[in-house]
Formats: sequence, C-alpha cells, structure tokens
Amino acid sequence: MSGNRTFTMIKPDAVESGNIGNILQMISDAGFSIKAMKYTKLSEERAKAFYAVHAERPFYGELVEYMSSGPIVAAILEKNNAVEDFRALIGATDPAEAAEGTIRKKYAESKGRNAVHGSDSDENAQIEGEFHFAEDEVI
Ligand code: DAT
Ligand code: MG
Repeated sequence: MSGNRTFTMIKPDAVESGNIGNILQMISDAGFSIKAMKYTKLSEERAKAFYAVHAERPFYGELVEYMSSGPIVAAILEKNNAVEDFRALIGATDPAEAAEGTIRKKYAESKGRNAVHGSDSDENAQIEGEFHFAEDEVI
C-alpha cells in the first residue's frame, strides 16, 4: 500500500525568482495539504547530509553548493498516493524533459537548478521529513 505523505523543498532558484507563492498554489490546487512547513536555509554540512546518497555522483559538489546558496521552503505534504502523485506534479528532473503543466516545466531553470524536490519513496519521505522537522512541528 502506498503512503499518504511526501516531503518537498522549494529550492533556492525558485525562492530567488519569487515563485514560492505560485508553487504553493500549484501544490494546493493538486490536492495536497500541508502538514509542516518552514522557510529556512541549509548549511553546507546539512546540504551534504541531505544529499549523501548522491555523494559519488559527479554533480554532488555543485548540488551541495547550490542547495546551500540561499533560502528554501521545506514542507511535509499529505494526499492519497502522495509520493507518486507529487513526482507527477513536479515533472522530470530536467525541465527540458518535464511535461507541460508541471512545476519544473514552469519554474525550473535547469537540471541542476530545478525549482523543487520531491521524495522518491515512502521510506525516503519519512527520512527526509524527519531530517527537517521535529515530531511536534508536524500537524
Ligand atoms: P530528482 O530531484 O528528480 O529526484 P535525482 O534524485 O536524480 O533527481 O537528483 C537529485 C538532484 O541532483 C536533482 O534534483 C538535481 C541534481 N542533479 C541530478 N542529476 C544532475 C545532473 N546530471 N547534473 C546536475 N545536477 C543534477
Ligand atoms: Mg531524487
């Protein structure tokens, strides 16, 4: 059975370009409700830890630098089939390959600076949510 929660971040490029409101509107219109949310900034150490699974990839250094370069919005979202439906809403990693109407198609700058994060499994949604939020911060 698929779970009903996922974790997202509005990344530094989308915050910088003034699209927090537009992206939250798309998330709300798609039927997700917010269980926790914060405006914050990842230190280099925290960005390294969050993306540790990608440590061996050639883009890891660039990814860590970018994700710690400016403020983000982190949130836990709820909806039936949350992980899969949210991945469909955000679109492919590379905005050039993302479907029309997806968040990344509309707001991402590039494959590296791609506007939003979405968890890729129920297990990672849980881990990533706990990375950013204490238990009593989740409604
Ligand atoms: P996704 O965010 O779609 O789950 P991922 O988990 O494969 O993609 O990679 C995590 C992030 O790393 C991604 O959102 C942007 C960055 N990234 C991935 N592949 C990249 C590449 N080839 N060049 C630069 N950045 C990349
Ligand atoms: Mg991923």
